[in-house]
Amino acid sequence: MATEREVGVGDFVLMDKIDLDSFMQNLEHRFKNGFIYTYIGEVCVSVNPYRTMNIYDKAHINKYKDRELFENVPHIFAVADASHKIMKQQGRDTCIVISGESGSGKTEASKIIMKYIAAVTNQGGQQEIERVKNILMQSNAILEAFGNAKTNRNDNSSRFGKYMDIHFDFKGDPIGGHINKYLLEKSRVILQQSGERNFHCFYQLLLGGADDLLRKLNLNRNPDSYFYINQGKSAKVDTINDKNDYKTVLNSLNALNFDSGEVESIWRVVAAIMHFGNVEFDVVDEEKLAVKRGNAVDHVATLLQVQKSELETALCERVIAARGDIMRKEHTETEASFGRDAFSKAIYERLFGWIVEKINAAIAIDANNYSKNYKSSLIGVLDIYGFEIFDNNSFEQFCINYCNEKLQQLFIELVLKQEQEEYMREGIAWTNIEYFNNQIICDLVEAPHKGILSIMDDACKMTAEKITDEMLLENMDRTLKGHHHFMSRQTKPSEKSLKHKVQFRITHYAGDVTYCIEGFLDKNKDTLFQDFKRLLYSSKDKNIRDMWPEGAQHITKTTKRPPTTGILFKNSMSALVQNLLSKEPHYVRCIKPNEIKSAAAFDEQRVRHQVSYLGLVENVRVRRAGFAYRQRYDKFLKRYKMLSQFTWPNFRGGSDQDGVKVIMDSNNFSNDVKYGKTKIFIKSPKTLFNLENQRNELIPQLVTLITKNWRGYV
Ligand code: AD9
Ligand code: MG
Repeated sequence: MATEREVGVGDFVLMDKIDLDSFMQNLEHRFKNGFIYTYIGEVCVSVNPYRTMNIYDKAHINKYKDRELFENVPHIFAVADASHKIMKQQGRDTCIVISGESGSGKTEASKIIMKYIAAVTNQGGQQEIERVKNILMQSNAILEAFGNAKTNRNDNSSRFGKYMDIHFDFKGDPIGGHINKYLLEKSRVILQQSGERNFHCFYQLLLGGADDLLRKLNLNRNPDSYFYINQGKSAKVDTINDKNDYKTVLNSLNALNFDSGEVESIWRVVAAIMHFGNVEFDVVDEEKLAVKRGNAVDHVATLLQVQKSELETALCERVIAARGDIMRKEHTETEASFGRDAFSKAIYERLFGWIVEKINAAIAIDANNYSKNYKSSLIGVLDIYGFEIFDNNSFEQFCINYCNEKLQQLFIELVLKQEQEEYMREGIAWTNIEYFNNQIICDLVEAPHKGILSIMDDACKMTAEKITDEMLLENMDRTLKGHHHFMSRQTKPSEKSLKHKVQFRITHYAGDVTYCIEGFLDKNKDTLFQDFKRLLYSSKDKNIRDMWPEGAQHITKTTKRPPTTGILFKNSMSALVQNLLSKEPHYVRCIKPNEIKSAAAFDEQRVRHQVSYLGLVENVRVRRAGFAYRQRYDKFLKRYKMLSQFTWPNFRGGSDQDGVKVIMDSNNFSNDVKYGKTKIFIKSPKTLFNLENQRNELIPQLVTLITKNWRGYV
């Protein structure tokens, strides 16, 4: 197992041979010896260890603090440190983009980064900064309780995208933060695939809530009693302790200043949703629809603090305002069930949004301590839902996978752009490297008029004629015919592997995903009857009322159709990318070693696939582009000055570049280097090893020498 001595090559750029096989050998060799991190230059490749590693303690934090990447064994701490250092020393905004497929370790990585930043800051022990750090750390438990769930790919899968800005003062201490959330997978509130669960908070409440509270909420502790949370038939998960997690969440809510009324409102909404799932409908006399007798609807009304009769009316009929007239229209049973589900999803989504805003209020920069014009620098940490393929893939997977395409595109853009810019800046010739550019897939999804999102948007705007999901697929077929990354059985009836007429397939950068079009239109439109909004605005609970401000609108006031979910998501992705582009990026590329959550298994084929689609080998090639290593003259000189008498013990004059040149010439390395404007570029890794070896041999002698001199001096 892991020893003090590093195994394999710590930076892929320094490998002798650069191809997929060598890459895989090095990655596997290191993983099996406990080295889960390896660099590609400044990019950190991380393989999920699926076990607790003893590499995140105080001693390790100290080891990486204020050090350069190459000085220690590769570690995500070094990336966090580099990001923090640049932000602090140069006052530049930086970001850490964590990507990889579902279950590859992104959320864990983001927590490790936060932990590191918290550990190395506030050396002065200021109270306000300690408070901010505490909130930043504690917010995770809450966000995960309400935004994560067990899926078939990950027991703690993020079902929302999270981008967190941490603001720092000029000393590099955190003074505030802000969380942006992206599209919560709210369909999970009403529906789970076999083997999956609803969001963690439901089970946490049932198993961890005090007897008193559960009595008040009219809940029993058995998750099987509630249709909305029992469909996956896997309420109990070995790796999850809901009871303990409930306590943690409660502590975190307290730490973030949620008052007892707010905490109660949260659990009341969560409980109301569970009861809502058990509400059914009956067709009574003359086909009039009514809520089936039972207690569920009573509980919902009590918990949401609305009138039961009004709740029942909102469930069974809707009010239509046309040219100033108000009419009532009864729902069919299907419409009523649809309305109940849409309502439950919406309540949950609003709750989640409300919680995030409360967290944001708690971590906002304190106006009493910092003026409005205070210029803080920031580090943004992005942890989104990873690329995923399930047995059934719907609109949510489509959005999640599109989001991953965007991030892959950003990676290609930035890594290549940065590299290219560096060579240009330094006046070094640049060789182009071939790689797969996924822009074509981004276009397939987001292009104006011709992209899938646009076709879906057009379909949702057509209200006159009733358009179905199948008709939407036909439209997609017509517009996208012949696209290399799109296929459906309608365009290619011979395509046997697509089972139904309702499926289509996208060849994503990370693999083929077959989506089922059923439900796309509804999810994209995301209709919620106005009646529900007004109902919740009438709640006696102020917190619930606050979640539904638009319920204040008068019935007759016609509202503009809100933008579709797909278009909103596209816009939020575009804003995210612009935001990241404005910062100095650092990358963590996460890899999932196997499908069975095992600490021992390294599934060569699965990893090879990920390495390929992430473009990691191309990344190494681009990074190297003939140069294995580059460094600023001042830093290089500092590290290797002892290799020449010209530069050690006393530097005999000239610029840093002159000093570096003397070292390289006197070691006969002049043919292996190029001198840029501020940096030295070295072609062969062997040159660097040679320098390192010489340095390692010399250091003990130098230490002895220095100690002797020191003794003599004393
Ligand atoms: V998803 O896209 O949100 O579905 P992530 O976020 O990429 O996914 P996550 O961080 O949740 O994956 O990791 C999955 C599981 O792997 C965790 O619950 C841990 O059990 C395990 N894991 C991941 N990284 C580490 C680590 N550095 N040390 C120990 C880890 N265990
Ligand atoms: Mg995650």
